[in-house]
Amino acid sequence: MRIDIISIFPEYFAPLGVSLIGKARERGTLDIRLHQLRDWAHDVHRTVDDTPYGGGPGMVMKPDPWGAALDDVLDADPAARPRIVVPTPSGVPFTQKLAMEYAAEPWLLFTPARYEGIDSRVMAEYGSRLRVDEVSIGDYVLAGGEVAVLVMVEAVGRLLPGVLGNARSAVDDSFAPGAMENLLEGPVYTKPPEWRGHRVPEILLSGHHGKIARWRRDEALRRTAKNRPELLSALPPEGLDKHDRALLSELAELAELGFPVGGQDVAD
Ligand code: 6GU
Repeated sequence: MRIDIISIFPEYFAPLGVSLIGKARERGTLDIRLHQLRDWAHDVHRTVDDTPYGGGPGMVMKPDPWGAALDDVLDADPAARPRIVVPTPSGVPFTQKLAMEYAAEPWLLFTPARYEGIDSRVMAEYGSRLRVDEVSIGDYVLAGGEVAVLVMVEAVGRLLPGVLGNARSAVDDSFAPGAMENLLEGPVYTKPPEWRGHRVPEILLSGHHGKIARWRRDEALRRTAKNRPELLSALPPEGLDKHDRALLSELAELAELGFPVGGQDVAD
């Protein structure tokens, strides 16, 4: 997969040289190209922002440098067309589903902005010829889109074939389609079996694969009820077995009685 990133802070993307994503780049699975937006700003100060029409606080990114940068990056490979991703807190939510969609694209182009964002005519112009998504990574405001791009590139990159050591890791993700869709993963443990007086749940040491799978599912349901109860109402009923439904009604009852759902933190 090819990924282009146009930013006034290309140095922000140094972490993409590290760990899984860094290795994927070395292997050629990921071809990430960084561009300095100011290279397309031609006044002496290499200005990329200006005051907003209509007034208001902050500055808006000028359309000209973005247009020139995008044209050059697009024209370098006229046979192909990237999907353009514009990070903005006003965008559609970035989800595992969107990450999977992006992982199937041959070419992504990210345009992280600073200030109050990019002049909207840029998105209108390229949106008439290419797929342009305005995407948010959550309900909070960052100082710029760079960190959001790091988040999205990592979420997409780990889904590419061969990037994760263990192919099942991505299959079992909390938000991946399948039996665990919209369920949070439960707690995990490794050696030693006892640490500072805390024992690993005995079932995990038992070797009973069926019982372990059931226990893990119970813990996933408990944790989801406690941390993300709104996800439970989105679970498809046909994805729940008798045992799931019994546990969920027990958890719902506890919640209605004012007990914390999830069992472990009785002190909450
Ligand atoms: Cl994509 N950008 C900025 N600046 N803030 C955000 C965001 C993006 N997503 C959530 N907050």
